[in-house]
Amino acid sequence: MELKTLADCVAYIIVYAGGFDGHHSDEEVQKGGSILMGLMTHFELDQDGDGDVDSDDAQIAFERAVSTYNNAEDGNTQTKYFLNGLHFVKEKLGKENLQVLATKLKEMMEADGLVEQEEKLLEVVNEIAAA
Ligand SMILES: [Ca+2]
Repeated sequence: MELKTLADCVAYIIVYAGGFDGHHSDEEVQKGGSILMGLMTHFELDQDGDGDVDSDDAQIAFERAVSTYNNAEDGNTQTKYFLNGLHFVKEKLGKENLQVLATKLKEMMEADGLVEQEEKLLEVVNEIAAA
């Protein structure tokens, strides 16, 4: 578990959601990167403390997210981190922003046209955002 910052948590949510159907397509990876970058720029999430938010900062977040995902004991642990991440984002950014993130996740998942399994995941995100 290496998620340290809000950006790390968002990156993890994107990684988890993108891989939920069992694979990451190139479109999903690309879309996920642009979602993270947009959010980090908007909220000025400078990860390496050099005073600007650029792709280096997103890279740090993605590395921690992927490493956390790959090193998790099992699928339940991966899911637990995902849910914790969602609650953390809601706490820090508010429910409206979590709803915005949910909409963007949906777009990402639709990028490869495989959404059936992922709809359940989106329901969870929306439930947390609406609670
Ligand atoms: Ca920076």
